[in-house]
Amino acid sequence: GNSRPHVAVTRRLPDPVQSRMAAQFDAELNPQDRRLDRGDLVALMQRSDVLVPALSDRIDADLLAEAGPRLKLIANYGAGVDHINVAAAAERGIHVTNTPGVLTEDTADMTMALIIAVTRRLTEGLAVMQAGQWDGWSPNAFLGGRIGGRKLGILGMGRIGQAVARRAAAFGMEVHYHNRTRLPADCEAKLGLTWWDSLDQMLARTDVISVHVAHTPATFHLLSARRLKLLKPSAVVINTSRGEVIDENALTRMLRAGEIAGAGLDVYEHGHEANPRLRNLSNVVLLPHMGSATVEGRIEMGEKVIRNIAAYAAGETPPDLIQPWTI
Ligand code: 8YV
Repeated sequence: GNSRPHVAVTRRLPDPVQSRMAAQFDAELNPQDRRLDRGDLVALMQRSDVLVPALSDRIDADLLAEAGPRLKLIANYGAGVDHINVAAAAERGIHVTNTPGVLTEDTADMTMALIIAVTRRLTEGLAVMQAGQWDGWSPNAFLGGRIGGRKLGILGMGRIGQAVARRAAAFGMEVHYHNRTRLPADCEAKLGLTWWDSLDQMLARTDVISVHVAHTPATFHLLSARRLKLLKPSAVVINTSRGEVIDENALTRMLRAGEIAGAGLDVYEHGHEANPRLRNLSNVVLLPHMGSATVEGRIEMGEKVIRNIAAYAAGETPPDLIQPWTI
């Protein structure tokens, strides 16, 4: 333990979080939110006991090899740690923590927003109003599909998947799921969940498929071109998890060909760049990774980071320690 560790934060965090960090640790903040390049990151890692990175910092094995012996903890500001090579960090005795739990409800809310936006043609209506092109009510205009009664297939039933299931059940959707492990029977019964051992079979039978698995080597392109072809042509694909889980080129092709009815995406296979051929499709709603973007959530994420660092500094096991073998 080191009671006042040098803590380097790569991005500008909410003011209350930054003040608490400055009060509790020997904190090196980034108040201007200037994007750090690789060289900056290495230098920071070399002079710090703790690094607080975010999704926008790629911490691979090469970077860790250059970090030097001082760095002991990477306290990620975010739940997903796919931008960090956790195994390579473990080999160097560097712990990695994340911020699970505090972005669950916000991400689930955004998932519902995308389901509704796509099935009820929200952005098409918005575009007409913004262009001043509405020519009055018509019984045939902007007809979407009814959410109630539709079959939702949740891929990945962790915290966020379960929060989506609760919301979808309240909207009258029939909720199906595929997960490595089955939920306890009472959990399934409470939400009327249908479990599918076979992802392929679930894909063929659901109307909306929503992705809630982490991006790991095992989930890369889990929704491959072959699996996307199993979907009904009327199906809608929602992703608020990680873009790499879906073969984005295949999805784009199928959306353009009308082989998939629509998509609502908050994340992209190539980081902050959506496939340009996804733009300007009336059946596709694209968001700039806003799933967890609430004022409250960002503060709670910071509080989790602080708790993890404080535990490490006190010589205790941080509450949100990632075990490399679970990835
Ligand atoms: C975060 C996310 O904003 O937490 C996650 O896994 O994807 C985001 O919603 C981001 O990770 C911050 O680093």
